[in-house]
Amino acid sequence: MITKRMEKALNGQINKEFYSAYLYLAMSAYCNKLGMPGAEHWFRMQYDEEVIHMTKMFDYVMQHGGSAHLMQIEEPPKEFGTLLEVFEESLRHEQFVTKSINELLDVAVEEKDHASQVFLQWYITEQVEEESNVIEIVDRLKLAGDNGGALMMIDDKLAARLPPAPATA
Ligand code: OFO
Repeated sequence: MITKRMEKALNGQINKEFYSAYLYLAMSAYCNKLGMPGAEHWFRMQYDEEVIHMTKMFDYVMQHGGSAHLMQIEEPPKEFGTLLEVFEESLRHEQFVTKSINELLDVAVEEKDHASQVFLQWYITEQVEEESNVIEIVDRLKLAGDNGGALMMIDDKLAARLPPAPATA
């Protein structure tokens, strides 16, 4: 059974994961406008991944005797600048989420909630991967600069992103 404080903190994170999904769907739509179908697809896959993050936490709260509270989701921006700026914004967002997951683990430790500590390890590992994936893309986009051919090659590579594997409980 999770404590009320843990329940509140997890519900806050569920909302952030929902916002992440919303943000990446907005970025996908923006990349469509930019004429970058690979990036559009990449962010669509990232949206799917965030839905998995959200659902996994939503299920956990209820499986452990808590109540899932769905709160209002903030509206994401509509404009993100260049393709490099879209991915830089994505990296900033992931760094924000990493900080939030770390704070959540701090709450689990303070509450002596061992089950939540184990559960949150999955998110800690996931965030390392999320950040490193985006850093790699940002680095490539910086190297490409405004070279149209190089940007098209990066976009083709982004188009090859596979759908996320479903999360296991
Ligand atoms: Fe849920 O990891 Fe990205 O935000």
